[in-house]
Amino acid sequence: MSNRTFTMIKPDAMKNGHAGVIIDRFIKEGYKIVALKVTQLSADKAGEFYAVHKERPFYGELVAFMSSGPIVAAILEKENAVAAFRELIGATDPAKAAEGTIRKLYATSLGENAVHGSDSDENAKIEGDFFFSGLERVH
Ligand code: DAT
Ligand code: MG
Repeated sequence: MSNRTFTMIKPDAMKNGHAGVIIDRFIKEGYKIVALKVTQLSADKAGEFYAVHKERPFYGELVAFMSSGPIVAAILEKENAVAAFRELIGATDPAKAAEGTIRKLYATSLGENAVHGSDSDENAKIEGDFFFSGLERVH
């Protein structure tokens, strides 16, 4: 089991001024920041990141949203990071997310749900490598 996960603070949370409180929550929940940056995805790069959803009806909307403004990308470290972090962010649909979770507190809608969290150790590695070079992270 790996101890790292990858996250993004999505354009809705950035626009709504929640980036600071969300990063603060990561730290308060015991995650060590291994890599962190503000960036913006092109539509091509957003499409590549979410390629697994290419056939889904919401793919076009998802790619447009994720490339619509700045994001924060980060690699976080904690024991059992992937599963623990999915619990911290809550269900994909904020209306179904548990009280106190990041999506319950800060998400706009199902499609614009404030944060990303990797769904497996393998994807955490792939996604972290998608955004960060070796020099941009702690060893
Ligand atoms: P998660 O981000 O919880 O891993 P996912 O991988 O199933 O969820 O989907 C990726 C993103 O796509 C999700 O965060 C928001 C968007 N999305 C998922 N299902 C959707 C739907 N039914 N309608 C609109 N957007 C959706
Ligand atoms: Mg997912």
